[in-house]
Amino acid sequence: MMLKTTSISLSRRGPANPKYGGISVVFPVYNESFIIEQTLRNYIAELQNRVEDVEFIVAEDGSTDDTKAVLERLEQELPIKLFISYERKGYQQALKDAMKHATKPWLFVVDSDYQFAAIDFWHLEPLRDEFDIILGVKTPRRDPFYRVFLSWGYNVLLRFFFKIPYADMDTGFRLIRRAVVEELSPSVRFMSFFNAEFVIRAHFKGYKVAQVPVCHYARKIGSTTIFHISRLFSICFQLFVGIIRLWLELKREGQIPLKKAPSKIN
Ligand SMILES: Nc1nc2c(ncn2[C@@H]2O[C@H](COP(=O)(O)OP(=O)(O)O)[C@@H](O)[C@H]2O)c(=O)[nH]1
Ligand SMILES: [Mg+2]
Repeated sequence: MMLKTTSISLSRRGPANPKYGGISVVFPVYNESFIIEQTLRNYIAELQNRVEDVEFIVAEDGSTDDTKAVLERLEQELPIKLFISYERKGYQQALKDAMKHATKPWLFVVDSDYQFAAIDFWHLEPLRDEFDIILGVKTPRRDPFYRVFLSWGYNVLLRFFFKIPYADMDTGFRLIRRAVVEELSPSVRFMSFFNAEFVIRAHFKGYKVAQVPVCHYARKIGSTTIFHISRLFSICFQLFVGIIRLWLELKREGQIPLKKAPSKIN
């Protein structure tokens, strides 16, 4: 495992190094009709001419607002590959399905609610030479108090069980080698809302994970759809059970080492 942090000021804004291959930008979308157009336009403007080989994949997932209509209109104009679902498959499954359509060696998976700035991609991109997963750590996080508190508790639990040093495994701004996703995503099944399980599995397989601070902005419109306050209790319970099941599996497979043997005294 390696940990890397950079300063938040940006020294270079593209072009992406072609040596490391093209990038599929993947947007999971659920009920984002008021912001999705701005999000897509900003990422496309930032990346289209600075990444030699890039594609934009939109994974819409059973939205109940106008999102589908907005995306169908944008599809006529913008270079996006649009995948629409009439049922809500859930975040993780929608991502897994979308990634099957990705053709580039790297995936840049970003939330569609524009809480991150497209320009911060350039903090992550240069680390492709050394790392397999590059996480943008929300610095500081601009979310409602209950959401921040919940994530804090969740991360404490993850660090307690798995003894891993990552601060923001569920970030909605991450650059991942596609080969790692293809290898590990079929086994991701215990924490269905988020990405932490993927990062934990990758860590114990020996893949290199970097953390980079990135700006985070308050949601301009709508509210968190994953951690909605009315579903809080059931989500917390499911997450806790997921952590225990993953821990048991990794222990059983010997991926989490048993207690350190006491060092020899001569
Ligand atoms: N495909 C898909 N995307 C979702 C689902 N729920 C949320 N999203 C998207 O996932 C991203 C993060 O969701 P959000 O509710 O903002 O979570 P938060 O920022 O972690 O509180 C946003 O782009 C949402 O549109 C879902 O069920 N399916
Ligand atoms: Mg959000």
